[in-house]
Amino acid sequence: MVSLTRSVLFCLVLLGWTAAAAADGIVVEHPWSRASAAATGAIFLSISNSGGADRLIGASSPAAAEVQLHVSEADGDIMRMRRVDGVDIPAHGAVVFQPGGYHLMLIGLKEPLKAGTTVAVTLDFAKAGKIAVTAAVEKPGAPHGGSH
Ligand SMILES: [Cu+2]
Repeated sequence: MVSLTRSVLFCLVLLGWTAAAAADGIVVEHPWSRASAAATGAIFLSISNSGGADRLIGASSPAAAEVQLHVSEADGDIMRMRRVDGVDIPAHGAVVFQPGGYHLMLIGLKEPLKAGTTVAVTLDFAKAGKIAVTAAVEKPGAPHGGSH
């Protein structure tokens, strides 16, 4: 049990150093993307909020011409994605951006996303303002729930 507790603590410390960014009660964790040879890519992450209600209203990245907020939804048997104006982050709540759901869509990538590299992205919240994170690019086979 001691070693398990230790490794969990170690992971939390590691996450804290490498993958979490916070402002005004908003914490962004585990930003990641998938290697892609296309001119588009998707970023996934978790947003938790220990403060009042907020709203993600946009994002930008030096790696892409544009970053849009998208959601993937099932339309019968087909997964489709659509652009949304913003994503509400409830007070004392959390929203997970994951394959098959919300994601940040990188459009007009300047270079293909390669596994083992990182992508910088800045999230823009209505109240918390801008929060910069670095997404780790994982292998193309990483779990994916929708098509682009
Ligand atoms: Cu998309």
